[in-house]
Amino acid sequence: MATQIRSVRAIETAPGGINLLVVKIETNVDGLYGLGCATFCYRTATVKHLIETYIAPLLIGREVNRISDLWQLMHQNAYWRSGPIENNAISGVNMALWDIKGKMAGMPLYELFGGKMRDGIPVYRHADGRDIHELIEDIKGYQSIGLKYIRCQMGAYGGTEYGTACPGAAKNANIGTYIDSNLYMRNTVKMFEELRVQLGDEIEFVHDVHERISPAQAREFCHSLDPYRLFFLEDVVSPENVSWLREIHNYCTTPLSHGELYVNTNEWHNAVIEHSVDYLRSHLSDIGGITPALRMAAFANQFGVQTCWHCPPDLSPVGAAAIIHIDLAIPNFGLQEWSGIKSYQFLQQNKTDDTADALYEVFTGMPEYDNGYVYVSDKPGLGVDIDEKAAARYSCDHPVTLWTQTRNPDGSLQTP
Ligand code: GCO
Ligand code: MG
Repeated sequence: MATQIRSVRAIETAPGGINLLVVKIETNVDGLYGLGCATFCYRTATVKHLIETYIAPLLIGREVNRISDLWQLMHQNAYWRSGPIENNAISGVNMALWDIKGKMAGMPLYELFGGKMRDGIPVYRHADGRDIHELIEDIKGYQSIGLKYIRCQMGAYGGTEYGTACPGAAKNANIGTYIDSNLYMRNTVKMFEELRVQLGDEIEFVHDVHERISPAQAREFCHSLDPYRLFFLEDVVSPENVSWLREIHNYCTTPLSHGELYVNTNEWHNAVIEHSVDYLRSHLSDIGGITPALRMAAFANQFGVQTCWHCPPDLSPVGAAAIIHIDLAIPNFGLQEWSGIKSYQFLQQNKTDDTADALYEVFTGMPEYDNGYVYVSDKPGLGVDIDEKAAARYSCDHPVTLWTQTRNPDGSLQTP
């Protein structure tokens, strides 16, 4: 008898204070189950409702083997398709089915994807500081645990604390998180000039613009950073302005990475074909899981475009493991982000607060960091497990999201 889906459940948990959503698919074979990441941290309750109300009834009784067929079935089931809510639900199921496939084959997923093309995954971490001295201290801290690639920002993505006054803002301007794009750009160029003077040419820098400047500003900004030889500059425009990438890419020598906000293949097709992006940075669960990520990577490989998947604190260890299994097996791996709440390798090194312990209490088998590289377990499937009782101890809140209420000094909204 074929192995079938018996139940599809969505587990909400927030062990590090950030909402995570993990799908668990149980089968008609005792003890055989799979886990997948469906984490859209600002909408976990909605994705959970979608999974339990619409996706589970669609899937119960179907064969676990048919991963590609079930991906397409879910993708087109509601007729309107391609968006973060539906894609996250599909991702949770898709990763869980791959996890089951690996367990049935008795192999870690990277073996099913063609086997290892590299033995460790080079990663970067986020260094930050209120001023250049704090930033350099943070950078040196990461260098001391072996990191060679480091993202540098001063004050996260810029901007004031939500609700605090913004110097020079228009009278009676709306409450929000204010950013002065010109000031951010001037400070960032000065930052990298100083970092190169103080830290030399060996270290590899990345920087995340986080789409907070206009495309015209981005063209000049990227060019002004050319002398500092960044490994890449990230999200210089929003997905709505992806058509600008070609002009910007031709105007600067700084490699560009883009795509953590992608939810539709049409957002990246042309950018890859035209080589106006150098690294694709999609968030695996926002594009629908492992199946679309493998397809995206294979397509990009034809055009010399590499990967650097999004791996923030709002991705579960299940999703992080899926990323590393793919990174191990594809030819056009570029670099891997490994950020987040004292993220997994940081916990490995410095488990100093209850965030660390909570994450390890809920999830086992997480990818491990060692001296600049991340490694996954060789257990069959994704290699990660979840303790549902522990997960239930870290319930999710669903507050209004504040940090994305970003505004310009004149009070107008700006994409975060
Ligand atoms: C990154 C991302 C994150 C996002 C976060 C949103 O490059 O890691 O930009 O920092 O802001 O994932 O929830
Ligand atoms: Mg980013």
